[in-house]
Amino acid sequence: MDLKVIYQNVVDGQASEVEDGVKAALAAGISAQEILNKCLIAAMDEVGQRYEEGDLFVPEMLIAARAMQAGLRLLKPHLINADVKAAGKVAIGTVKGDLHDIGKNLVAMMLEGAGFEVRDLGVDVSPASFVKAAQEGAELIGMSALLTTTMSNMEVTVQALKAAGVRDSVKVFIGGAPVTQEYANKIGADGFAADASSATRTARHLLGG
Ligand code: B1M
Repeated sequence: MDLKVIYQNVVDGQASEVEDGVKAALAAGISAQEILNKCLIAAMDEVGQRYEEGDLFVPEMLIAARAMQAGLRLLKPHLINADVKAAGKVAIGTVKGDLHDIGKNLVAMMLEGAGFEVRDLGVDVSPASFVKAAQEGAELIGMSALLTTTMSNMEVTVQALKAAGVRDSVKVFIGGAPVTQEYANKIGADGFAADASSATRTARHLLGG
């Protein structure tokens, strides 16, 4: 089973070939985590790099993202452990102005796998929608941003939670390619995670688990 074929099909945006490859890899006993890291995530890194170099453009990036999501859908049941008990209520979304959702979806999936009850608020989520989720019982607010221009909406959301009087009733954690621990400290978030698996550790830690 050649994992490079799946990788290349993600780069080329061939969604049904990606599905066939992922199915075959799972049937051959390769772990979902390995397929995710070596094929799907690695391929999107190449796409991002080639976009930066002017070798690929937005439509190709979008088609590659769709191919990756097709593979992710098949991996999801293998990444989720149905037997774990509820670890807390999380509301997660990509901040206002930002439409990138692959990383956020992956974090949501891993949190579900770790037993959290996850409410996915989607993309382009306004500060008011995060506030509403906190008022409706979320214990943890997760924000994702992939653009340096939208990161500042994380800070705006933290301020909105304060203004609505719910900041102290939730923990806030953030992530996404341009986001750092320093930035989390600066805006007064409670936690930061660099990737989906450390996001579950951060979430557990923040809820005292
Ligand atoms: Co966009 N894009 N994009 N894009 N895109 C980037 C982010 C970019 C770095 C590409 C580049 O220039 N190299 C660049 C941002 C530059 C910057 O701000 N510094 C960029 C740009 C410029 C843009 C547009 C402005 C392009 C344009 O229109 N001119 C535009 C913006 C649209 C908008 O949002 N308003 C745009 C559009 C798009 C598409 C729609 C075509 C598509 C998104 C499709 C989708 O998401 N459904 C897209 C894609 C696919 C990318 C790249 C290639 C891949 C992103 C991705 O999915 N990575 C990206 C380049 C790159 O990152 N390599 C790029 C895979 C994913 C698993 O990783 O999202 O980093 P990531 O998530 C990780 C961690 O960051 C972390 O865990 C995840 C799993 O390990 N994480 C969290 C994420 N969220 C977290 C939350 C947490 C904790 C951890 O706690 C809550």
